[in-house]
Amino acid sequence: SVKEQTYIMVKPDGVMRSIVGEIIKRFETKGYKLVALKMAVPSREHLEKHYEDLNGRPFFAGLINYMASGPVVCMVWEGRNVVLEGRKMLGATKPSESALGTIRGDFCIDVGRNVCHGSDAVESAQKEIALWFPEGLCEYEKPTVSWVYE
Ligand code: YYY
Ligand code: MG
Repeated sequence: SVKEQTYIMVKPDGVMRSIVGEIIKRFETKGYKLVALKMAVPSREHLEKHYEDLNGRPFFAGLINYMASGPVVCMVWEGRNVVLEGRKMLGATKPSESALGTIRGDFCIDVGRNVCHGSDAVESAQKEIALWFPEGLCEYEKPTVSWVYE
């Protein structure tokens, strides 16, 4: 469905290192539709909920500290297969395994500073969108839709 949605977030290192525009640009120029965007300084409780599946992993405390260390940029992007394609655009979790040409492959080195988040499945995307955008999304028609989809 062209209405599939994913939650993409620029992490604090991405904000500090001025990669926000670059990340937005890649999703925007690919053809996806931006349906929500905001900046936030999330609480530790909020981040622990976001990463609840990773609670108990050895890197969990460091991950929460890192994610709580500054502002993040929260986005919802919409389009056909955007969850899977968005993950491809981000690249592998470990930047040393991320292909060049991906965001992580091009802009970072360390797994604990991998600049961006993207939902890993349609179901987790729905959960993450509800967690980060309880106020709802911005629905509108894009006149270029027939130039992106056949
Ligand atoms: O979805 P993704 O971000 O690619 O990876 P996850 O396995 O969900 O882990 C979330 C987050 O945790 C990852 O982006 C960096 C951090 N992390 C880590 O610091 N060290 C690891 N060995 C694995 C993950
Ligand atoms: Mg994940």
